[in-house]
Amino acid sequence: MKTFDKEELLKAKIPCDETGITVKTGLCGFCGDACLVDVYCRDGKVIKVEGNKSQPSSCGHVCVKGAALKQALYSPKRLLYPMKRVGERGEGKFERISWEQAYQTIAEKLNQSKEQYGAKSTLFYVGHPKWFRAQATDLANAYGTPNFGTESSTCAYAVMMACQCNFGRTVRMPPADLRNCKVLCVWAGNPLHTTPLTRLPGFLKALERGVKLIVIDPRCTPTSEHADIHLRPLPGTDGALALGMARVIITEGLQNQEYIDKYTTGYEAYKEYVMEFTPEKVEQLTGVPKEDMIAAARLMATQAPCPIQLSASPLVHNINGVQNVRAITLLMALTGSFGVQGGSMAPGPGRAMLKGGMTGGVRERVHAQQDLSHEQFPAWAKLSSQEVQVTRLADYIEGKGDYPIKTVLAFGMNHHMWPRPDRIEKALKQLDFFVDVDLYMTDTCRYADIVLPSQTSLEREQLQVLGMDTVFYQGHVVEPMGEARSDMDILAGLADSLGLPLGNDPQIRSHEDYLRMAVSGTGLTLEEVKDAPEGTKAKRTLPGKTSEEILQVKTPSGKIEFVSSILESCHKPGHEGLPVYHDYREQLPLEAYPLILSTGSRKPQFFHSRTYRIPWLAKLEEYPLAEVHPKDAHKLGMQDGEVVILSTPVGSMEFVLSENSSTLKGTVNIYHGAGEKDINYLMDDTYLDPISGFPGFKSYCCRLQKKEVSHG
Ligand SMILES: Nc1nc2c(c(=O)[nH]1)N[C@H]1C(S)=C(S)[C@@H](COP(=O)(O)OP(=O)(O)OC[C@H]3O[C@@H](n4cnc5c(=O)[nH]c(N)nc54)[C@H](O)[C@@H]3O)O[C@H]1N2
Ligand SMILES: Nc1nc2c(c(=O)[nH]1)N[C@H]1C(S)=C(S)[C@@H](COP(=O)(O)OP(=O)(O)OC[C@H]3O[C@@H](n4cnc5c(=O)[nH]c(N)nc54)[C@H](O)[C@@H]3O)O[C@H]1N2
Ligand code: SF4
Ligand SMILES: [Mo]
Repeated sequence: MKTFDKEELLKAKIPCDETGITVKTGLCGFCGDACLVDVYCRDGKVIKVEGNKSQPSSCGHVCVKGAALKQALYSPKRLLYPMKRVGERGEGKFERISWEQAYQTIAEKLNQSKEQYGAKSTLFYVGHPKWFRAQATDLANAYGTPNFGTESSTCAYAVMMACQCNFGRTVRMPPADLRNCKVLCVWAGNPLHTTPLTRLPGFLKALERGVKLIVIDPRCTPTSEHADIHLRPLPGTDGALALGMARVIITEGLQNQEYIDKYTTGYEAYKEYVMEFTPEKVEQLTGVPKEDMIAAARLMATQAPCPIQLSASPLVHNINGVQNVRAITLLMALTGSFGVQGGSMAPGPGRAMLKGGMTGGVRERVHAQQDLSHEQFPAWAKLSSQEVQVTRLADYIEGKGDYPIKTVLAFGMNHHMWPRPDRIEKALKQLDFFVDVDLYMTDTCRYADIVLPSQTSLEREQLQVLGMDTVFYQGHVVEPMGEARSDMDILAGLADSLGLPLGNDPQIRSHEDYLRMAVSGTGLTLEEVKDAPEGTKAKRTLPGKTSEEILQVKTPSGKIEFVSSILESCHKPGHEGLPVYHDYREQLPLEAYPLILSTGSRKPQFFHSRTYRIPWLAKLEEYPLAEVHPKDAHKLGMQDGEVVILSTPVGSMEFVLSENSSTLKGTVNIYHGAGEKDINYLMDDTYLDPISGFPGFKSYCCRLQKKEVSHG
C-alpha cells in the first residue's frame, strides 16, 4: 500500500496525528437551515468545511454556501473590534474603541434620546439573525419603545397573516404532510435551491413514493422538473388562478362538502365570488392555458387531501399578496385538506422545542398601538408577530409617520433589503444616533455612529433540535475572531449599561444564561447536552395534536373563514373579507414599461447581500444578470452577455443580459442585494400590499434598452 508523506497528507487535508488536523461538528449559520457540518481545523483555524454524515436529512452533503464558510469566517471585511465613526456618515471611516466605551456611549445616547424625544422615537431592529429576537424585544420593552422591527417586514409574516385570516391565529405556515399525501402542490417555492438540506429530503422521498406533483411557478426550476403538472402564471396573478381552480372544483362538484359544512364559514359568499373566474378569464389574466388549470384543479380535488406547500416570500412580494395567498390556501378548505392526515397541518406526534422561540412573537410589546405602522397597517398590527412594519423606514426617519425616528439600535441591518436603498441612505444620515451590530463592515454599518462585532455560528455556542427530539450542542468550534461577541452577550451588555432587565424569568445576563433558558424547554440541562457530542434525546416534547384539535381553529368565528372577519374589521380599502383579486397591472405604467420585473428568485450560491462579499461565491456571478427568455432578447435585438439598460419608473441601471429559457416570456428576472448594483434602487417604495406593507418585489414593471456604444 502506498504511504503518504506529511506534505501530501496536509495538501489533501487528511485528519490524523501527523497533520494535526481535527474534525469538529459545527452548525452552519449561513442561512436559516443550520445544517450540521464537519469543520476541519488546524492550529485553531478552519481549513475546510464539508457535509456531516450523521445528519439524516443532509446525507453528508453541504451546499455551496456552507462549503465557503471558511471565507465567510476569515473575510477581511469581518468586524473585529467595536468602532466609532470618525468620518462622514457613509464614508466608512472608523476608529477602534473598547467595549466599555461603546456600551457607555450607547447607553448615554439612548437615555438622552428617550429624555429628549420619548422612548418611541428609538427603533430596535433585528435583521436576518432570528434566534435572539425575543430578547431584543425584551430590551425594547424595558426601554419603553413599541418600535421593534425585523427583516420579517418583507418575509414570511404576510404569508402567516393570510393563513391566520383563514385558519386562525395559531396557524402560521401550515406544513405539508409529505409522508402521507398522494398529491402535493408546491405553489411558488423552489426547495431544491432554497432549503436544500432541511426540506429537500422529505420532498424527494415523497416523489420516490410516487406522489403526484403540481408546481406553480412562472419559471422552470429544478423543482418544477419533477412536476406532473407545471402551471406558469404571470407573476402575481396567482390569486386569479386559485379562484379559477376553486370555480372548477365547485362547478364539477369536487369540493368536500362535509368538511366545508362542519369546519368552515362564509362558503356561500365565496362560491358566488369565484364564479366570476371562468377558465377563459383566468387564462387571459394569468397566461395559463385553461386546460392545464382545469387538470390541476381536478387532480388536487380528486386526490385530496392535497397539501399546498408555500414558501416565505414570492407570493407575498406582490401588492395583492395577502389576498392571493388567502385564495390559494382556501383551496385546502375547499378540498378538506387542512388539519388532516395527508394534507397540511396534519395530526402527529409532538417534537422537542427550545424555549423562547425564534421570533419576538412570544412577547407582547409595550404601547404596541403607538408604533409607527399601526394606523396604516391595522391587519399587520392584529396578525403579525408583535412588530412594527419597517418597510417605510426612510419615511419614518424623515418624520413622515406620526413622529420621527431619531435613534436606531440595529442587529444585522441590511438596508439593501428594502426598495429604494438610496432613500434609506439619505434618511440614515439624518439620524441623531445609529448603532449596527454585524459580522462585517457592511454598506449599512458605514452609516452607523458605532458598530459592534458579532460572532458567526462557529464562534459561539449553539443549540439545535435535530429531527424530532435530538438536542445538539455545539461548543466553540474556533475561538472568536478579534473581540467579537455573541449577539446575546451584546444585548446583555447593553441592558446592563442601560440598567434595564433582559427577560423576566429568568433574567438573561449572558449567552450562557440564554442557552440554559433555551435548553430547559426540552427538559434537559446544559450540562447534559454538553456531555453528549452526538446529541441527547429530549426529556420533554410538545404534546402531539389530533385532527379534531387542529380543526378547532382560532379565528374569531372558531371556523375556517372563507370571509375573513379580521380583515373586514379593519374597514380599509383592499381589506375585503373575501380573497378578492386585484390585478397589480392596473397600477403600473405598462405602456412605457411593458416587461414584468421579478426580483430576488433565489440562487443556490447567493444569500441576499451577504454572499456578494465572499470571493468564491461572488465570482460565480459577479454582477446580477438580467435574465430574459431568448425570444424576448431576440425581439429586442439583444444578445447574451451584452450590457443593457434596465429602466423602471424609478430609474435606470446597467445590467448584463442573460438569455435564459427557463424565464417566462414577457418577464425579466434579477437577483437582489448586490451592493451598488442592487436592483432595489429601481423598486418603488410606495408600491406596497395595503394589508401587509410588503413590497411588490416579484411583480413590478421595466423596459430594456440597448446601451449606446460611442464610436469616438
Ligand atoms: N440559496 C438561497 N436560499 C435561500 C435564500 C437565499 O437568498 N438564497 N433566502 C431564504 C429566504 S429569506 C427566503 S424568503 C426563501 C425563499 O424561498 P423560495 O420561495 O423557495 O425561493 P424563491 O426563489 O424566492 O421563489 C421560489 C419560486 O417562486 C417563483 N415565483 C416568483 N414569483 C412568483 C409568483 O408571483 N407566483 C408564483 N407562483 N411563483 C413565483 C420563482 O420563479 C421561484 O422559482 O429562501 C430562503 N433560502
Ligand atoms: N428585490 C428583492 N428584495 C428582497 C427580497 C427579494 O426577493 N427581492 N427578499 C426579501 C426577503 S424575503 C428577505 S428575508 C430579506 C433579507 O434581507 P436581510 O436578512 O437583511 O439580508 P442579508 O443580506 O442576509 O443581511 C442580513 C445582515 O445580517 C448580518 N448577519 C448575519 N448573521 C448575523 C448574526 O449572527 N448577527 C448579527 N448581528 N448580524 C448577522 C449579515 O452580515 C447581513 O449584513 O430581503 C428582502 N429583500
Ligand atoms: S443550506 Fe447551506 S448555507 Fe444553509 S445552513 Fe445548510 S450548509 Fe449552510
Ligand atoms: Mo425571506
